[in-house]
Amino acid sequence: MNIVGDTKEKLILFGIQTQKQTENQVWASLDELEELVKTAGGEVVCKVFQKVDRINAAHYLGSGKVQEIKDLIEENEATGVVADDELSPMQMRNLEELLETKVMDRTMVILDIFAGRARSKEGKIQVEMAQLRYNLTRLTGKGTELSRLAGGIGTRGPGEQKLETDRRHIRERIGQLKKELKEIEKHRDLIRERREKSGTPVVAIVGYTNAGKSTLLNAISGSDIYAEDKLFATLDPTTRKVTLPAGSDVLVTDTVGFIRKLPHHLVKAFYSTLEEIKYADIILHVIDASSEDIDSHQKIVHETLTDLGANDKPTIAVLNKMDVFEGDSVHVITPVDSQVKVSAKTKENINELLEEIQELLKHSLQKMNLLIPYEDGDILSYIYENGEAFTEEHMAEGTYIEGYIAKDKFYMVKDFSIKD
Ligand SMILES: Nc1nc2c(ncn2[C@@H]2O[C@H](COP(=O)(O)OP(=O)(O)OP(=O)(O)O)[C@@H](O)[C@H]2O)c(=O)[nH]1
Ligand SMILES: [Mg+2]
Repeated sequence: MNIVGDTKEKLILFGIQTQKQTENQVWASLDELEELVKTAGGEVVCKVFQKVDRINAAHYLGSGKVQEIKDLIEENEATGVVADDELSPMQMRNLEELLETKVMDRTMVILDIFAGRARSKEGKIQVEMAQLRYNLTRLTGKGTELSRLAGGIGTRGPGEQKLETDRRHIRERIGQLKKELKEIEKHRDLIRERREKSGTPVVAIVGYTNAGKSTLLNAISGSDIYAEDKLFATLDPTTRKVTLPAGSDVLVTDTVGFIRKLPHHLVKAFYSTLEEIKYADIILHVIDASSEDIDSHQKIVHETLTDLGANDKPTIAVLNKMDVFEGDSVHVITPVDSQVKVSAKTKENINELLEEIQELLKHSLQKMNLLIPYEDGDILSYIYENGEAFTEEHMAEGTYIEGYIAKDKFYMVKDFSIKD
């Protein structure tokens, strides 16, 4: 990881409170930044924020606060500072000059964690692309941004000509990575197509980071996926087959967690992974019911789903960590079709959740093109009872049926599918 070297960095975190935010919201965000910094391997020595009317375009903070932070750096022997928002290249440069220390922002920390976590080829490419895009916008002038890229801090920035070559290199690398991603996406499309034909419904688990998504997938599939009390434990989507109580199968996919102020470079880079959510039949929105910050978590997940164009999918709110929940009731503040209280850890109520998935799937339809031999008359009756046939022709080999059937019933007739 590049933000923290061999010795643990001692960092000061700072944020701002605009008129739209309450003090509690600012603290929640700073506490989360602390978690992120710890996950990246750093140590937090103190956290401060400033109340402002609007963000200072040149320094992010007002000059009084900058001086206060400078004193804090000396007092605590801090090795750097981290802003709780993405800083503009100018803000970063100016702050570095004024504070005479390493200045980082929330985006850099998240990118750093992602870089250390990506396992699959696709994940690695996506992270590198996000980092390059972030760095590209920071290659704007003299100053220290470029030396940050090169790794050594304190050396002066290069001249314009060198900058131009560096920019070109980055663009070329982005172009190359895009091509590689396209290939992987093609493969993914193929798999998706095959999956759609097979009619196996897809369930996507989404939620705020650390809500318990991976633990839930383990609980319902009996598998052993990496879950940890750390932010962004999961980067690469994992899919498992799960059999519902009535006997039909679904594919359940675990996804990367969402977080407030998720850098748009990352959303963009991870779009192909997150796209899986768009093709899901049902969304399980896992909510950590024991979190104090439950409302804003739900809101952020809903906003991110809206950005992805997946906010109108059939959704079940999975209120998780009920084993440690101490309140009276949990408020679900985003639109959902139903809600189930569970504990992924103790597996309490997991069966109810599976029943609920089954229930929702009844409303999602699968197209069928079938040829049913005359001796399988019972299958035909099954279709009349459970589906809708809009074309029915009697051929030499059997009855040809075209129509729709509920996804959770399709498995009964799937063996009679023919190509359209
Ligand atoms: N007490 C309790 N802890 C839980 C429960 N479910 C998950 N956890 C814990 O919460 C932490 C995060 O769980 P994960 O399953 O890794 O969460 P995630 O949503 O996949 O997190 P990311 O992949 O980092 O976004 C772990 O320490 C789990 O053991 C639960 O029902 N009860
Ligand atoms: Mg996870």
